[in-house]
Amino acid sequence: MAIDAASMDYQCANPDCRVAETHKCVEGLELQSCPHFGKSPASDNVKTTARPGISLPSAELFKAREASQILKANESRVIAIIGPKEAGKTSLLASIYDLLQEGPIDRVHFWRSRTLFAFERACHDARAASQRHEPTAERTKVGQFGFYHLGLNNTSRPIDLLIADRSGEEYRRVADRPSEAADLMEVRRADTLTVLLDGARFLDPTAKHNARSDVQMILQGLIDGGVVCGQPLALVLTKFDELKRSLEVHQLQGEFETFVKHITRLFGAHFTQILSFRTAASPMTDALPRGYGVPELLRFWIDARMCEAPVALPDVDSARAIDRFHDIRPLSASQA
Ligand SMILES: Nc1nc2c(ncn2[C@@H]2O[C@H](COP(=O)(O)OP(=O)(O)OP(=O)(O)O)[C@@H](O)[C@H]2O)c(=O)[nH]1
Ligand SMILES: [Mg+2]
Repeated sequence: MAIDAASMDYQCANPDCRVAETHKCVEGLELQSCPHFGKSPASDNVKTTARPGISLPSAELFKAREASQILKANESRVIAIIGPKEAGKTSLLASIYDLLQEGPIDRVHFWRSRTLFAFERACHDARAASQRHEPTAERTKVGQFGFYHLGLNNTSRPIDLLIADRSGEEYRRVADRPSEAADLMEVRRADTLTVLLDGARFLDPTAKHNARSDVQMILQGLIDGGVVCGQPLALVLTKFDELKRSLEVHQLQGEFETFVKHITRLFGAHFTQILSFRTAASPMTDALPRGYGVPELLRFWIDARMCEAPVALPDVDSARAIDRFHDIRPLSASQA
């Protein structure tokens, strides 16, 4: 059943839900499937986390209900980092926590985290892997899904980030079976989507072809599965240190930007914005510093917002850098 947004009464009996503000179910359900949606906060006796006794936080990854507590309390952003296995998802989020230990990133200060153990473990693995030639970072296991919590002070304004981590196999599966996208609650709930393209696979022609096709098919699966709802999209070329060592670095960068344009032409109408980034979250060489490109991505996560309508993106075919930043341009009624 299609939802008529204009006539919808965005309220929910679950006091943790911000549907009035975000138009999304805090539990990641379709609005019409949520038993509490449409009811006034006082009308339903929703069980939240109230339990007898004192419970101490585990500081491990958040599940959906713990994440919803954070969403209710403060200004917050839900971030989905998506990509095939070993694209660098966990290393990327670990590098942000790590960089913040050394000081503010672009005037953003560390404030708090309620998933400290989880962050420390991810950082330990990423630090151990960095500057080594043998990959040693721990793979995220299938089914090991959760949110990392990162409280930030963004130019004196507190903001909570909930950064989802999931195994690459589960995202890749959606490419073949879009119906399974319904299980990816973090994608539906996300304020921004970040899709990773493995830079190390760019060095070999066959691997490069497969890396690009993995990303395109995952995006297609997410769209066909109905979990993309107009979020801004970041396309990230990871492990940029590997490309930096190549004599063909400029050509490879150009190929990445061509791929971004290709994705924009194919799927632009499903996102409010598509931007490209290059990162070296956990470099294996000293070609680039640890966390290269990560501050720009953090700024995107904090500032990029969804707008009311999806946008049509220009069919750009220009080498000028400015044209690669596809600005918001709402669909006209005839296009919608
Ligand atoms: N050269 C280089 N290697 C990196 C970088 N970031 C991550 N890696 C390596 O890439 C491998 C995969 O990184 P992960 O962060 O575990 O990738 P993932 O996407 O979380 O993988 P799954 O959990 O299996 O889905 C590890 O061996 C990392 O050490 C980087 O910036 N440069
Ligand atoms: Mg991982």
